[in-house]
Amino acid sequence: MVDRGGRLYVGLDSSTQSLTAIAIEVTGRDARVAFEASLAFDEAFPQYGTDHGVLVADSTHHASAGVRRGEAMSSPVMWAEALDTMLGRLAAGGLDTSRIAAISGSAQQHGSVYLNHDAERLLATLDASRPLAGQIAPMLSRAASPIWLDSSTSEECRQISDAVGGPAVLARRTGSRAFERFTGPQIRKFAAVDPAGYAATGRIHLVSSFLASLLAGHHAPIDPGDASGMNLMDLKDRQWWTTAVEATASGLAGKLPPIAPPWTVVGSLSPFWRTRHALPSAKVVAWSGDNPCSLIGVGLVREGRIAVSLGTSDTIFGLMTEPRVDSSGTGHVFGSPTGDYMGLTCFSNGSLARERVQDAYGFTWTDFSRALDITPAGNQGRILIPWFEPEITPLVAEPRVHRYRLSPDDAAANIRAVVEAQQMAIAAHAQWMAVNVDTIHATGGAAANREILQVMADVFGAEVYRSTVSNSAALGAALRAWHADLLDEGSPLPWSTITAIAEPNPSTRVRPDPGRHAVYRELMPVYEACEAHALGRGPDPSPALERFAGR
Ligand code: XUL
Repeated sequence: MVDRGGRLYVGLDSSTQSLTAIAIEVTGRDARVAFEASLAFDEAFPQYGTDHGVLVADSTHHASAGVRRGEAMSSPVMWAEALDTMLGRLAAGGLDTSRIAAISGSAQQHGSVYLNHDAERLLATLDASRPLAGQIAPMLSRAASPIWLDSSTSEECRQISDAVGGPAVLARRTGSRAFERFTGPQIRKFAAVDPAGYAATGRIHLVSSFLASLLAGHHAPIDPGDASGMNLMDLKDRQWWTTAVEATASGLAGKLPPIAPPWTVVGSLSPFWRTRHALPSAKVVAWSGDNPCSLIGVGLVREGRIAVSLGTSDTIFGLMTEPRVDSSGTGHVFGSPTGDYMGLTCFSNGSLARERVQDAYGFTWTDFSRALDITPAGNQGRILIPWFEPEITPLVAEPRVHRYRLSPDDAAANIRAVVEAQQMAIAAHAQWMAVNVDTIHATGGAAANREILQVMADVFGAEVYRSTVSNSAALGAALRAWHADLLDEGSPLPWSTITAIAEPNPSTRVRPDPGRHAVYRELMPVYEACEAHALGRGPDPSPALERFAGR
């Protein structure tokens, strides 16, 4: 067998606020992180005037970018400059870069980059003696790129849904109903608002395929993981769905890149990178979205394992072998880098809700944990619905907190109530994935709190591990590069071997308690009835909560 010792694989993650790079060194079947660096856009490239990576509406600075209220844009030139700077750093980072075998990437999903008809020629003839940033503007037919924080396309969402036969049809075919941030509605708006700009557009890339194109020196394809964030791809056959493409904008079919499997080697690093940073002719593997890449980066390569990320927002995601979709219209199905699917549901009231309740009682995190310790599972039938901010799952436009049999004066019960409500909501709204969850990888800031993880384990009846991977999307991209390189050589390794580096430490395991899990199984339908009541869709379930009192 060929000795694979010492090969390097690079994963880049172009997120909303930063560009991160990870290089892993692979010896046999073992991988270790050999390089890790991040560039925060606002700090590293202040000349673009971004705020947390975004060109903001109503700022005089951005009048020139034409950003209006509800719109969120960023700069493809800035992303390119970050790529150039980062690969320069990687080259100067003490690694033997001649051992880089393949490079792949991850990018914020949904954002789009509009290239003109000259782009193909310009991509192939980048001048290595000049920085990349100055060579991007001549390829663009639109200066700024709309990104996932944009909420300005409600009208386009309605029009596209109507044209394809309604939201349920769109969700069934593409994995999601129409969402403002999804690329299809964004393209439709651009075509209507700037027909000349749209006509001058030869190719519409996602952030992921744009950056892959810069590396390869020619137009790269889009992978199914990121294409499924566009409301344009047929989930089952992983090709553009003609009905949606035609409903979105005229002539769009000719402007979309092809869709190719996530492990496609799209080319090799172009002469620009080889001359400019003395990098080798490494394979460039198709980029994907950050959520599909994180699936790999936290090691979710079989059905039954899910991740719950407890951050600013709370998110649950996991691999699905079948493209099941959420009939309630809040969840998403994306392609998985393994060739399967992934389900994802996001809740906006995450850390914010936990902190609101904590602050209301002047509690430290130690007090917070103690409150969970001294209160019983099921909270004696006391429920809090924590919609402190507008919620996306379920859809709640007017924020309001609801309490059932719960006095605001009982600090400990309110702490338990917010944690139980969040975990029951996550479990209830992930039922559409129909995944029999046996293992949960918990990530995000609040995953450091073992008492919260105990509630999670008890609600799901599953073992919870704390995942310590910090840059999961960049790591996932590096692991994808490794997987694709071996596959390309005809000697693939199973995904479980590729992702061994992402296995959580067994010492972080939190086991479910069967008695407490039984309480939550009984309480869950009543919790769902509380949500329905709070949404004005059902009777007050307080009487059903009585039976949990005194337990
Ligand atoms: C997913 C989404 C975000 C972006 C952030 O639908 O909008 O997670 O991918 O980078």
